[in-house]
Amino acid sequence: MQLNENQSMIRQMARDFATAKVAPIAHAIDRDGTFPEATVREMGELGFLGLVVPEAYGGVGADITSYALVVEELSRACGSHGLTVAAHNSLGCWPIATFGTEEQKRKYLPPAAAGTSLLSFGLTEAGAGSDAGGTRTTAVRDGDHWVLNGSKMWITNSHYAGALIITAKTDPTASGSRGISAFIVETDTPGFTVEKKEDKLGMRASDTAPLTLVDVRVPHANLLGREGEGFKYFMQTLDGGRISIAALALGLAEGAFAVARAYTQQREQFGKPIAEFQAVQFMLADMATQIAAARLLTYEACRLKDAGEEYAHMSAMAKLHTSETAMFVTDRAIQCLGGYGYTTEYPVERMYRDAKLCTIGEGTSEIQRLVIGRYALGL
Ligand code: COS
Repeated sequence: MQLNENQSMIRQMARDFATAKVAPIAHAIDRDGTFPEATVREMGELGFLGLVVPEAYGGVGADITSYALVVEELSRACGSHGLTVAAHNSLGCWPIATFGTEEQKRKYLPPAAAGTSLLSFGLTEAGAGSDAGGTRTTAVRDGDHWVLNGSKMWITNSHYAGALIITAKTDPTASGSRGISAFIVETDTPGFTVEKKEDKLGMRASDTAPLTLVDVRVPHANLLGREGEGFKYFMQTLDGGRISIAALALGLAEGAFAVARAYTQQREQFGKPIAEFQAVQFMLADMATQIAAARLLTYEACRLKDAGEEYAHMSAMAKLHTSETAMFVTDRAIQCLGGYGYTTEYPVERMYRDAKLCTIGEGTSEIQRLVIGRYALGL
């Protein structure tokens, strides 16, 4: 892919940062499940937390391609860093920048872009996962406020967020996906609790927690967009978010491939490097081919979004193919490394665990197939 000067510069900046600051801590933060506050602060200073925020609100105003390049480069070193940046930009900043009022943008975007206050997105509930319209959290109007009650789960960045976008049913008589609205809820609002961090298989340094809302009073001014239109807003938000999960998975696959490639060239068995055996070469060939296809899909989705063209089907294809590729490549990378790949001495086992999230978060592989199937059939 031909990058322009800005895109090349941003990619180099992200690559240098990932190599110097992220790679050295990736193992320890995964082992301990520690959110990397110091590097997140530095990413704020570098502009990585304001990539999709317009310059007028303190952001970088980068195109989606540049944003994906940053997520990809960070994820080559550490999936948790990639996920933290992706969730904050795509699920927190983007909906406010796109659907927010001038007042909301001025209030929430500058600290988010600077990284002093992360943003987060509270959509999923115990009964509303793939069926995102099954939202049970309610919001009832009370004068110039809304009163929210309910609970959310699997919410990324929530312990470090200054505000979250919370979806809630505002019209109990409306069926399915209708009658849902979105609110910007500040995390210090009475009645709002971020519960204990989840202990996860992978992405262990990314912050994931359930939320509880008990009579949380939110000013009407914090309604995001129009009342009752929440489902469409978060469907659009996820269309964009899926590009960044594709970029994340791409980075993980590339990172694992690089380790496998280097290892097989130096590991000797039967008197020669194992990369000289065709069985190993074929594994590397399959990995490289899947990665190349994943990269083309991911950057085609970016190109369509940057060009203002319809891109939802392409972001679903990119996410589906790239996350499945990340599973394939990280699995093959472990195979190339044999016993070493199965230990924490090498990062491929961490990448394998991190990659699994990409087939689940922001819509499972099955949901992507559903979106692509509807597109293919013109439904
Ligand atoms: N952009 C804009 N509008 C959209 C849309 C999109 N991508 N997808 C659907 N809509 C609109 C439809 O046009 C429809 O509008 P009308 O009511 O005016 O006709 C409305 O939203 C309902 O759409 P639909 O009937 O297709 O909704 P479904 O309940 O069938 O759900 C799926 C569709 C399954 C695709 C959706 O629920 C989904 O993506 N689920 C996965 C959610 C997810 O990714 N969760 C993980 C979150 S991790 S942050």
